[in-house]
Amino acid sequence: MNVSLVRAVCPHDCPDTCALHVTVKDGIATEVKGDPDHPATAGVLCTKVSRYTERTYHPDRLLYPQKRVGNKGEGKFERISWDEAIATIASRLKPLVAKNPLAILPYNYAGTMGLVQGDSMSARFFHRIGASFLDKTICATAGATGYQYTLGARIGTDVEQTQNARLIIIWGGNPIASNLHFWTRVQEAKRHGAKIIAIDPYRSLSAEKCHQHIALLPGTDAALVLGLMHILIRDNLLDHDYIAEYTLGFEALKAQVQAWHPQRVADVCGISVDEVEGLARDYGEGAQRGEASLIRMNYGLQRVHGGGMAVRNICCLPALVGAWRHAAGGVLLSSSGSFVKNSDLLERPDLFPTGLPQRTINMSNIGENLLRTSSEEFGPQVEAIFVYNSNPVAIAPQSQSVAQGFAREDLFAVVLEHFQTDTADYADILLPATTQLEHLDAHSAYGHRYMMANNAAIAPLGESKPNTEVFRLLAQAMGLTEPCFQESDDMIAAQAFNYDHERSRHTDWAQLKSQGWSKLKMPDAVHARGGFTTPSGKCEFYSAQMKDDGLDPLPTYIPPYESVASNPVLATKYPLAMISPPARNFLNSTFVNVKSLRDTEGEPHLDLHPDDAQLRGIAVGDRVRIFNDRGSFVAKARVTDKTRSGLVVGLSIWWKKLSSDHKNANEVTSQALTDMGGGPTFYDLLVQVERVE
Ligand SMILES: Nc1nc2c(c(=O)[nH]1)N[C@H]1C(S)=C(S)[C@@H](COP(=O)(O)OP(=O)(O)OC[C@H]3O[C@@H](n4cnc5c(=O)[nH]c(N)nc54)[C@H](O)[C@@H]3O)O[C@H]1N2
Ligand SMILES: Nc1nc2c(c(=O)[nH]1)N[C@H]1C(S)=C(S)[C@@H](COP(=O)(O)OP(=O)(O)OC[C@H]3O[C@@H](n4cnc5c(=O)[nH]c(N)nc54)[C@H](O)[C@@H]3O)O[C@H]1N2
Ligand code: SF4
Ligand SMILES: [Mo]
Repeated sequence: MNVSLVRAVCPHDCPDTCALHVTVKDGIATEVKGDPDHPATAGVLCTKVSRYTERTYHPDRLLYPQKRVGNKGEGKFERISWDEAIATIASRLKPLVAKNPLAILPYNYAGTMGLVQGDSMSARFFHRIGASFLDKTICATAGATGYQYTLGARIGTDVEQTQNARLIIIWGGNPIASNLHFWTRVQEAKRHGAKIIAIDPYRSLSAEKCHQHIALLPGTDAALVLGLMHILIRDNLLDHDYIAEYTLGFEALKAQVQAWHPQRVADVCGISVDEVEGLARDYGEGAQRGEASLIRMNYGLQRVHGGGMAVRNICCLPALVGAWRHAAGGVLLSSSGSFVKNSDLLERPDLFPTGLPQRTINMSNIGENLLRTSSEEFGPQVEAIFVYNSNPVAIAPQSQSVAQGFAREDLFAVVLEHFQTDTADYADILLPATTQLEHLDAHSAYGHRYMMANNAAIAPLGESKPNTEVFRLLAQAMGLTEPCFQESDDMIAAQAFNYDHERSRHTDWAQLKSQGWSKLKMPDAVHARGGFTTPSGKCEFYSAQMKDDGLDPLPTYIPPYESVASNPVLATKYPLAMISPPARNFLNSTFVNVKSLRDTEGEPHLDLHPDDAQLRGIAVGDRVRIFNDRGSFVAKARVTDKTRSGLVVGLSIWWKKLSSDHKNANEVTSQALTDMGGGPTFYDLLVQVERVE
């Protein structure tokens, strides 16, 4: 028997970007394990990816190209050859390119985080033909924008310092589910005596294991921070030297937070004054004692109207108390800004035809955008969409609108996928993609500081092809002759990182491939002496850029679009707030079709507080309908005090077709966008719940 071990990388949209060891026996991948030597992975994988071979060799894998034979959305297809598939797509795109290429839209996200199978050959192709750009906002842009205004590039505290912190605030994150390797280090810090606090409206798996859980109302985090700043300033729990040297606008900030006295904050956030005062004391007094405090800010708090401002406000806290002075102190939102990538070489925006107009379409309200007709303001109607690395019919908000958009008879849709997802059902041409075990890639990360290489472990299953190869073939069929359309995956991967930069000079692509990973060379405490990449080079409490962009230049509070306090009229009809964070055993909508993982989650549930359940005559196990003006879906009730009264929680993201009513939580979410960054507001909505027979 021929046995080998292949170094690979977990491709999923998860901050941990684990290093994998894949065992291959006679060409079959038999086992996927965590690399024990990679410090960020430490030999451990989550349950989902430990089952990666179950997903790879799944009997439902798409293995050859197909064309639609039924109605859109029905999911009936017939096998065709690659030649026919590529020729059909080219023949449909060519007239659009001749007429107005802006009618063509790529739709892709982070099905794989790989720099090669993400935006390289595909981006070159869409740039070269002059297609619309996709604004990739579905996850992180609200917070990224708030962070950028305040601190600059997203680098943050090195996750490998976590265990050295004395206070860890887990803010809007559920690391047991979504950031496992950070959680392991939190446990180590806890054993060394650190205090762990969760700020989350829901008692998540992680929140219930913290010393303290502050269950504020969703979308009110920015107000809580204003209260913390008020108290830190009132009680002089400040690092005056750090403020003087490395921040901008302290006096204006001081005036701004004056009015945010603890009682007001407690009222807005639906928590007690003691909780506000206590948190400020823990944060400020710890810093005065010289202890490192770490805020791990995640994505849960960003999916509301004021999500960008909430992140901005939190970004001000470490500078006030001087937490950045410690390697283990500060804030970690994402480490993505640490990497020095050659995005322009990979994506080649320079190929966009000179003189042609450009247009950017937001992915977060794709339903609305597919339903728009041609107009002066919008430009041409979208007539062709090419979906890969994403499953918009399941994951995008206000699903009815998205499905309606994809159901348009006059829309030509190509879907490149591993499986026949909810989106694939709407394809005119459905193409089979390779998985991470079958193709090559280079990876950065957003939770640690390692450059990574993924080697192909096995041959492509069936007739599946890497995303890159599909766009190589399409480029050829469309007559695109630039040499960059002939580059191999290995040539592309070699260009992914800038090895001339001081952070990555110590390695190169050949070495990455053989060793699997290499850490960026940068200081442990990046902001110990400022070094913020804002216009002033300081942490900007006052941001002139924000003012230019029509925002309040100082930290403020932007209430949710839909909450009892902000929209009392709507709340008379729909009195319950709803959030739908990820279920532990799924990764967004990926893995929902893997039986062992779906069985662990059971079926779609709705968690509701005993008071809310009683009021509606709902008992544990009852089927309930969750609805508002946008739509409805059915779930099984769990009556629990994990959630607060007035808030219901539906862990997600289920495939619609694998739910009893062929719907999921995105039936009720809205297409309204965040205050900055054009992000989605998945956790900013009101619903009503009723028992169904
Ligand atoms: N197992 C698993 N892991 C994942 C994913 C997955 O689907 N499954 N998805 C990946 C992706 S793409 C992402 S973006 C991340 C997301 O993972 P996280 O960053 O952890 O974000 P969420 O899970 O959306 O929300 C985390 C917590 O925020 C809480 N929350 C909701 N609204 C608010 C609010 O207004 N304020 C505060 N303070 N908290 C709030 C939720 O109750 C939830 O417990 O995880 C990644 N990892
Ligand atoms: N209600 C609600 N909705 C949400 C969220 C929420 O918390 N609540 N979270 C939001 C967030 S944070 C995010 S990031 C989005 C995620 O939304 P998406 O980025 O769409 O993520 P997935 O649902 O995992 O779909 C990724 C798809 O890519 C495919 N894929 C993987 N690798 C490859 C490849 O190499 N080639 C090709 N062609 N395809 C591949 C997978 O099979 C999978 O079907 O969902 C958002 N939607
Ligand atoms: S999903 Fe996250 S924790 Fe799981 S293997 Fe991938 S990177 Fe690691
Ligand atoms: Mo995400």
